Amino acid sequence: MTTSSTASPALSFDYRDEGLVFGPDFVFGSATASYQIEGAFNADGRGPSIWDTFSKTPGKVWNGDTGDVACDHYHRLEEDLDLMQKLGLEAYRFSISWSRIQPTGRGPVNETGMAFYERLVDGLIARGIKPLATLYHWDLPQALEDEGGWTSRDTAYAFADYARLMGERLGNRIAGWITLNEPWCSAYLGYGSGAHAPGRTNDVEALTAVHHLNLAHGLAVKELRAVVSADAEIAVTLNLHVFRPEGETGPEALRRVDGLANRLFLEPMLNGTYPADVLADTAGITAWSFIHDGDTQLICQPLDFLGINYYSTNRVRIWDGKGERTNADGHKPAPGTAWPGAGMVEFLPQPGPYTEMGWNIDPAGLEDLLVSVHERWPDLPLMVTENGAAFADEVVTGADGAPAVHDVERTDYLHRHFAAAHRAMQRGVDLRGYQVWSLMDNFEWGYGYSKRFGIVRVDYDTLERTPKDSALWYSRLIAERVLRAG
Ligand code: GCO
Repeated sequence: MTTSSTASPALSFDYRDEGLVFGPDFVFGSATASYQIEGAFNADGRGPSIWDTFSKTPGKVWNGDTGDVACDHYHRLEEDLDLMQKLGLEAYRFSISWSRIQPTGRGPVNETGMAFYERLVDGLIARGIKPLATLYHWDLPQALEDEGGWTSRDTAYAFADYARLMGERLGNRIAGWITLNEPWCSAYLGYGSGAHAPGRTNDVEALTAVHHLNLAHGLAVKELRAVVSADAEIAVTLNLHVFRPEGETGPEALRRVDGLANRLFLEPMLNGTYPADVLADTAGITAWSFIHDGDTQLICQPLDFLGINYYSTNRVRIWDGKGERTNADGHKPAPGTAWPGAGMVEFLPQPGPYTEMGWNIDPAGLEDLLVSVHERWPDLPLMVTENGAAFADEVVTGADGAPAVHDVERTDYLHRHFAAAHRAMQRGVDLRGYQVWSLMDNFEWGYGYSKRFGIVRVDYDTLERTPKDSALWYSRLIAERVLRAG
């Protein structure tokens, strides 16, 4: 969102306060996604997804890593559920692999695939953990991609059918439904820059995908509302970007990238309109004729909360044409652009410290973001559906002779971001909960297994799970509901 570095009262503050208390209704949990943890890529009738294809295409993923085995969560479900219970999680945000349910993205339910999610959800409920289910975390059935993927309007309708199927089967057991995870990534990294599956690099396709993802969201909310129990909440998760404008041209740069990254999703979903300035900025790329009459009304469905994923911030200005242009937007270098029509915007390196992803650590960005969304949509409850950090963890032998990971940086990162969230609540934000990314180390998309985001360590040779110190810290936070240092 649009916050300026100088205006932020938060920046003078380092977010290490202790003793902050979280109320009894605040939901502490952790998040994962299907392709990143499940493995069992061809078990029990699962069809291939675009990430199976992409990860097996040479040169796309670091080290040739794939999600074939990942954390083998599919086969270690009970152990992982027990671990969540041991940590005291109050919620678990997972995603459903569409091609386990419908191997080609259409047609009847693959019952063995469905049974896995029923076991997962029943196992969570039995342990007193709220299931938060994301319907789409980037793993589109390959068969749908072969028909055009998100550039095809039909994909939005196929998604709505899948949402209805899931609602019919799990609708009385899921506490919160999240239609899409970060459609920004699906559209711009999948079809624009090519850093993510399906790896296409076409500006028109990227903008077409934005609209069809928005439409898919709206249609899915409608289908879910028709079949799920009245107390289930329905939401979407966006990775809203926090841009800090730099210098005289900063505000114009900010307007352009805020339009593409944030307003192209927020405004149709929450206001039922597309931002006119963004349509004008991109008129040279597309006339947006894929927006049909009535679409924006379909996209704008009442939501029970908005999920926000937050990691770091960006600093932008219009490139002055001199010197070397930097493109430090935090995303993996890729053949195309994730910023169609905004090629004049320069992403400047951010001051550190940084995580292992090279992302700057800026808890003020989270506070600013939550407050700015709240100011624009004051009645909309919010939830942090992802926040966390990758660091190069070291495994040592703990006092009891067992392996241990003293990940002080991750604990410190989480501490400061929980403090930022708390400050946002003090400023009036209706923040319902916080899902730490991620429960366990996993397949970090284009970076394969080289980046570890887990609060639980996964040894990829033995698949053994070891709670890191950050998990123990989080466990204590959940139990005491009071923020303390590590
Ligand atoms: C996301 C991603 C996660 C990533 C995490 C770290 O929703 O942003 O979905 O899958 O692993 O963000 O990059």
